[in-house]
Amino acid sequence: MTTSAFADLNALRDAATRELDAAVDAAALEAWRVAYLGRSGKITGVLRGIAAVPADQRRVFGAAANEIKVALEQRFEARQADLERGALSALASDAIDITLPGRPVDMGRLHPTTIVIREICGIFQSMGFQVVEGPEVEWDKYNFEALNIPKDHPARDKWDTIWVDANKDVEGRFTTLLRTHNSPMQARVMETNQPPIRVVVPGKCFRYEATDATHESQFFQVEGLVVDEGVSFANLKHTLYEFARRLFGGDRKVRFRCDFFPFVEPGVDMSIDCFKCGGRDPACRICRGSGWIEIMGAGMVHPNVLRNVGYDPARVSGFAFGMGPERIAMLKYGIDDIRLFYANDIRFLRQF
Ligand code: YSA
Repeated sequence: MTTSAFADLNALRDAATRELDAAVDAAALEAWRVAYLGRSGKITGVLRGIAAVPADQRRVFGAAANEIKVALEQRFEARQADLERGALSALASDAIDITLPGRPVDMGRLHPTTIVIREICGIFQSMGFQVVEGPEVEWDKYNFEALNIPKDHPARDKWDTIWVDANKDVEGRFTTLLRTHNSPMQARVMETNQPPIRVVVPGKCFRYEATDATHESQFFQVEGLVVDEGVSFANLKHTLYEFARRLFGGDRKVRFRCDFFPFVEPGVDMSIDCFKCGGRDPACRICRGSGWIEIMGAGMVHPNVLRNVGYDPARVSGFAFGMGPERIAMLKYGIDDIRLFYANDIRFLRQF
């Protein structure tokens, strides 16, 4: 027995040592302890079996087995301490230093068009207007017909239209389009509401046209509509004058000139005096030396438009207007090319 019993004991010690050194975490270490030193562990088993060793060798074998047990216990404790130290230093290297200064968050900004639209709507809201929005994909019926622009009417040429080929009428003509202006919301609002009406409509519109420094194929408009009994051209002038004064400053002069839009009678365009050069600089980039800057189209709502939505033009009247916020932003901030609004150049956008 003896030679092979001693050999087995040494093999057990070597296996236990190898496995202990390979244990890399607390769970593996505990599994090792149970397997070798636990109550049913292999070393404990050897010690329990000493009684079966021949009496003359029992003392030597017992001493050897006990020595191995003590050596393994010490090695176990050292390994445990090593692993704990390793875990602590890993924790320390992952720790967050709360005394370090934070990384600055890059703040988002409002787009200049949004800033101006909010300013325009805010001014009208303070005068009792409601803000409403409508669809960008529109029916021909609202974009043109309800606005006194029948099919094949030459006035349609004023609005270069992007048609949507989803729907056609019986004659094969497209009936849906990307709205070319925000005026279709006049008809939609009147169709579903009774006077008094006082609304402004911000939103995007689209035209099939070549872009240049002052023209985009997609741009915003803010439309306005007032309908009630006894609304007159004097109300239009006062409201728009007050708007221009609040947006551009108290000493602005305003000019109205005749213009034609099929959905108003009479129709006007409204200009403000040039706040850049006051008309004194023939090379002025803003007014081109004319002294006036056109900011919107407007007029008294045409009786046909009122009839089309079931209103009685003998009882109610109204005025409407439509302006381009990008063009107004260009004036306010001295921007000389409308294409900058859609170029997504962060150097441009950071300035607002
Ligand atoms: C007129 C009378 C009313 O009673 C009501 C509304 C109107 C406005 C009309 N619906 C209209 O669209 N007129 S408009 O063609 O002259 O455009 C109005 C404004 O939109 C312009 O003054 C301009 O500021 C802007 N705009 C027009 N085409 C543009 C543009 N902005 C950028 N790019 C374009 N291509």
